[in-house]
Amino acid sequence: MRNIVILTGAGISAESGIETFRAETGLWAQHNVDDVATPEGFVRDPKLVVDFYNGRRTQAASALPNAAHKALAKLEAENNGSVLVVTQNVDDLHERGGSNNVIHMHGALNSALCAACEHRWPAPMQMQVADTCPSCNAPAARPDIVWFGEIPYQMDRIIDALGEADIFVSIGTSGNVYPAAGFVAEAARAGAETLELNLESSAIGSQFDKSVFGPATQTVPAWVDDILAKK
Ligand code: BJW
Ligand code: ZN
Repeated sequence: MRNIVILTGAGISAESGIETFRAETGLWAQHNVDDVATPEGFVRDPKLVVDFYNGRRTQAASALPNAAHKALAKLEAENNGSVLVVTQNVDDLHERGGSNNVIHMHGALNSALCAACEHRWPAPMQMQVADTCPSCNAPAARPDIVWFGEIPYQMDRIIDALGEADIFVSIGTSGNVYPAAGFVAEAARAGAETLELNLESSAIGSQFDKSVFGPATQTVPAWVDDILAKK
């Protein structure tokens, strides 16, 4: 039995055509992060934020899971032990690629959240600032996204899984955003082997036992085949 926890970031969806954040031409080069990814930005200009996520939702809906997403689903189906994907991504490509055990720690584009009562419902493709909550009727709909300064989702479950992990793998994340960037240290403390799969070393690359550099559609299927062969 071996328990595997996988942290994914924008790099795993890059080859599906979804932009990353910190690339030279990425999302943060096109949009001011304080305007579109903070609660204060949402209070200042809710339409700007809702439109930003409407655009992202439309882009994600037309993207397809790639070989890396599919390989992680195969790992979940065939590993002798648990496989948990903790994704920082707000797209649903892991689920559409076949993974079932997925935590969206930074929220999900296909979900809307009521800021008044915390009810959640499926987001329409184009949310409107004036949308009302289907449960309490308050005009308080917001994208169900974890912005800077907000607490990521399901942290208790993630910390428990890291404490039980035999293998921790980080795929396509730059290691700039906490608490996700602290997971490698947490897993190592619990005795897990740690591996980074990325195009290049991340900000926390030196903390991993091993690193493999290359596009996720190549490195992830190769790693999955390798680990399943060691069953
Ligand atoms: C490929 C590839 C290919 C490309 N193949 N690889 C000072 C110190 C420490 C912490 C803080 C601090 N000041 C503030 C904080 C906290 C703050 C934080 O970390 N700030 C930093 C910027 C310093 N964090 C928070 O506020 C978080 N909340 C929090 O800490 O609450 C307190 C708390 C926590 C826990 C318990 C109790 C209390 C919330 C963070 C919310 C992040 N939100 C965003 C936007 C919303 C979601 C969205 O719109 O999609 O989430 S920011 C953005 O960054 C997004 C991403 O999920 C996140 C991570 O980005 P990611 O995925 O790493 O993408 P990139 O673009 O950075 O990197 C892509 C990588 O892929 C690169 O490495 C490429 O090389 C690689 N790649 N193509 C393989 N083909
Ligand atoms: Zn409500």
